[in-house]
Amino acid sequence: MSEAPWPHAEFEARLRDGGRAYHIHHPFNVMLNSGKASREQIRGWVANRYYYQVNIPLKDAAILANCEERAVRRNWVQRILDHDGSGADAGGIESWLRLAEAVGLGRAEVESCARLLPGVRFAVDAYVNFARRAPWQEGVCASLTELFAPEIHRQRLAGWPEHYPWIDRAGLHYFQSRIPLAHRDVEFALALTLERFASRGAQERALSVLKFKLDILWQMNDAMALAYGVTA
Ligand code: AHQ
Repeated sequence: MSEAPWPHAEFEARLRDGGRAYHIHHPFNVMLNSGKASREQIRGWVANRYYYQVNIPLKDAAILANCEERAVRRNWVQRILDHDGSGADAGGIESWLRLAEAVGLGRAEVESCARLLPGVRFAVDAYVNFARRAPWQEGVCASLTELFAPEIHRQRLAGWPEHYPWIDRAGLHYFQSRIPLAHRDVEFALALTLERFASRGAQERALSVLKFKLDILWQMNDAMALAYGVTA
């Protein structure tokens, strides 16, 4: 006899409990947000995170391609525009390149991915390939690491100007822009996850998918810590 599904409140609490493994707690990120990072560690982080940023639209396009529900696509397509830009909005990838310039990197160097670490590449590629292969609902669920994203962006905005006065504050625009977008993204993705992962087995699968994505973010930090060191 299969176990009864968790009530939505308990299912959501278990998803939110995943925050304990969020990369805000990784030693490399703690170093970045506590002001202990060197210019080279910050440049390495920005250059490698660029590969994650430019792959988010590919990931989201893969989810769209797998999704047969127009109402879901109408919502999800906005995520591509958020990063690639549309009309007068240059988009998040452009903001990330402005962050790169603000930390002393060249646009062309970052776009070339010359600094891309193998562990970052493989973690990001695993995320995109997961979205291509998995049911679209699992791709939606995997985005729920953004439950925890507003806090990491708020930490950067609160600390970097004081910790790293050499970074032009205009370069931090991306972090500011993501806070309302993360809240908007999560509102849709959480409601859909709670609704569509209905059986207990499906709910357990959702927790496993979220852990997979948490591991992707953690692994990116592992690779950067190994390459650039972690200053405690
Ligand atoms: O800038 C980030 C972003 O656009 C996204 C999209 C979302 C997804 O679809 O998986 N996740 C995500 C994240 C972004 N920034 C990360 C950070 O630490 O700056 C956090 C990351 C996430 O929490 O998944």
